[in-house]
Amino acid sequence: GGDMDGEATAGAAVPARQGDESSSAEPLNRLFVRHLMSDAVVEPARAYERQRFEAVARSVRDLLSQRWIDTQRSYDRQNPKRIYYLSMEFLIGRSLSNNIVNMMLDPLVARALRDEGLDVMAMVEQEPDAGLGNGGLGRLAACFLDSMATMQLPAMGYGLRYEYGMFNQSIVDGWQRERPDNWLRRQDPWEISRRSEAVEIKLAATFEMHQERLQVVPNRPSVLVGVPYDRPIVGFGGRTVNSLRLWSAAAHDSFDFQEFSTGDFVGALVGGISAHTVTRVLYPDDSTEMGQGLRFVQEYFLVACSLADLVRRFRSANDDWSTLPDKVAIQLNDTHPTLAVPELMRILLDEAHLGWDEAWDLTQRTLAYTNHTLLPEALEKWPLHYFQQLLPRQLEIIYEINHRFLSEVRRLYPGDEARVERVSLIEEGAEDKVRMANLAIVGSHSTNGVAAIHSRLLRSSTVKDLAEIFPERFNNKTNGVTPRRWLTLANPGLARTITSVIGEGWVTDFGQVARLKPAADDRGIREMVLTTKRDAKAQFGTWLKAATGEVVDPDSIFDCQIKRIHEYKRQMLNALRVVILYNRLRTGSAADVAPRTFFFAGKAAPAYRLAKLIIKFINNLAGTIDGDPVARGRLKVVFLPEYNVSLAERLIPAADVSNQISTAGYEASGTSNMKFMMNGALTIGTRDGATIEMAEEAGEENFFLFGLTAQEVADSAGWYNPHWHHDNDPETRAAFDLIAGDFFSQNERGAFAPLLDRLLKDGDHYRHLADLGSYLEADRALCALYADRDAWARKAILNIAGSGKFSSDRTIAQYATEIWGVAPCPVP
Ligand code: B1N
Repeated sequence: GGDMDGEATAGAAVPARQGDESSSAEPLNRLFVRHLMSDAVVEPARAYERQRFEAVARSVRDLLSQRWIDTQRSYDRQNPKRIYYLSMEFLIGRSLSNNIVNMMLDPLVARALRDEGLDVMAMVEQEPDAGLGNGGLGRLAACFLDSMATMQLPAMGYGLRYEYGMFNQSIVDGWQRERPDNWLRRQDPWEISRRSEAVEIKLAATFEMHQERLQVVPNRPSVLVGVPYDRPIVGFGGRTVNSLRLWSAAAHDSFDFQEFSTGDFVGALVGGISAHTVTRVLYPDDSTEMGQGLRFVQEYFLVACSLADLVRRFRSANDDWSTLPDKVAIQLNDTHPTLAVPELMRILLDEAHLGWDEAWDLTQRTLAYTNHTLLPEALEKWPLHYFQQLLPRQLEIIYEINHRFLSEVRRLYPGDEARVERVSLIEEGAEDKVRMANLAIVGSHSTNGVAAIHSRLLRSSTVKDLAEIFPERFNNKTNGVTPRRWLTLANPGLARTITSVIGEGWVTDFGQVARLKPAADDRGIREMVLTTKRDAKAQFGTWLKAATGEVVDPDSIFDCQIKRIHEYKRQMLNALRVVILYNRLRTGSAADVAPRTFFFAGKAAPAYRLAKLIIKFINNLAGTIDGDPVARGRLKVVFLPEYNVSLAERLIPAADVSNQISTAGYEASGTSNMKFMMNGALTIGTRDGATIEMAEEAGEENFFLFGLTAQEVADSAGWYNPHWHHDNDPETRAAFDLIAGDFFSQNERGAFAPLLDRLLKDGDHYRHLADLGSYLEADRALCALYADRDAWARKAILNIAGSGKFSSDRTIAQYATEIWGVAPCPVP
């Protein structure tokens, strides 16, 4: 299963690894020393670790720069149809090790550094994570860039160069603390600023920041400048090097020109600071929307800069506007860049002077939209007055789109005014708003969800009326992740083991892991997989001790839940499981069970109070268990602070168990679920998102599925009562009694009452208690299996072998053929 590659498949033949045999490590050595001498002006022996990191990064950049130039020139010459991926988030993580892996320089670098007596790992650690994203949506965008470059697709990512990425998390007394992530404090070695390609963005008003809120100064048109910063995206094998272009906001030289002439020279310059504010910081909200004015300006800024840039590139190679959809495919990553619909219309109407019908046809055929969530609180709706003040022309265009669209709806459904109201681009209420998802669906030719169940629910309930009007636009593209970062780079031990069994073709043709299936019956290979996992666990333990002082037992089961903290993801369900397991130890009702370590990690949106209380609860639970001799050597809870891409790369290879336990119907896809699976963890989870397809691929007998189905959840309003579970299940009640009795909050009386209220009094919207019993049953089966090491290894291998579908190469191949109509454009 899972072999759904379209035309565009990752290059099967990959160039020989550089420096594999006898080739000299000299060039890299020389580059490294030269960069230390001429950039940092320091003797190599006296250089700091950070200077060494910069010198290695610059040396690697030297080695890819020719290929980067060649790639762009080859696109300019061949003039193929290009892909533009517009996203408010790119959660890149570190780039040095990734570029080394994809350039296949690893042996060369290792040798060069060994010759210089340098520690590669220490150097890699010097690079801050580029955390320009919240979670799955932003990391997906980064995986897609890797796949598009590896598959030699002419693609470019467009995003914002936030000065501050996702906040840094620390834990103080169990509570989350946020600190600004000043990731650009030191010059980033990968970015190239291209001032000559700056663009000007016009707004109908000027704005200023007052107490972190955007204040609009109406009727005073202003100009923002977008300065592009390009980052190389190296495809595996180093043949194609695409660009990620991030926009930074600056003030125009003539910004607030009027103020100059009125004499307020200093005031105008100070006011000009507000321009930079636009790209200052990433909004730290995942799947929640808070509708702030500055975010609206950020979204428009991304769209306006990117469209100006790509239209300029299109015009320099094509003189006929009608060929736009043959040369350009624009993918909107969620509704965040949906202003592309009215903005592209504005360009085609006002700058190209096309008629409405042609402009509308070209716009729709160029744009495509991906939906990432069904949560009502995450569906963007922007107040009309933002448009009136800042983007009046775009609002005029939206009104005209709506007028024409609703006339068509009335023609199709005469007299059905309720339907007209539901599909309208404008929501009327106390405050009129623009429905961004409706605008994206009406203004594009494709709307896709990110897993089969999610795409089904999207058409059948969330935007049912629109799906009835445009059935041919709706499709599914199940997410994937790049095996380069998530196996080759993160888990070199397992990567070697896999290669020793099936060869190295899997790196760019991940469906080949299916050939591991027979290996499940091979005792020697089962041993090898177990040993590889044991090594990864020990390595993680060593890192953890050095980084935090925390000591974990690598022979205990590593049971992990790492993702944003959100009620629908149900970290509290996991925590209740731990409370019950712990209570079994306390009351002596547990038989001899395998020792276990429960790892939690994840950030809470700073304004999401209940999510922050969940973090506090997990930390208190960890503290109580740590202090109880009955749990020693048997149960341990660790909350790992500062979850980011680099931490995921360390923990996932060491995981035995992956928890994917969202309330069915709420997790659109999930992507860490796939990373765990290809790293040989077994999944305990609900039938939600892509986890359903993972179980299908590996065989349900190799999964630990439990809980209500999405249909049962949807129907549960009639019968569900959390009090029933509390009153009738003794273990559930005992757990609640412990929490309510401040067993985990001895010095913080009543601290967790809001959590308990949510789970009982307020009706437990996410159905924790309905699934707790079956979660514990699945958990028991899983532990029993762990006791049989050989049987465990079998299932782990069958999981890896079944993960072939979940490479982002497969996902991108489907986007390329089914949505974009784009073919690979190899660089000669
Ligand atoms: O997108 C991921 C999915 O795998 C996850 O299931 C899904 O939850 C995630 C507003 C979001 N959906 N919506 C967001 C992020 C930031 C923001 O400001 C919404 N993230 C997802 C990839 O498809």
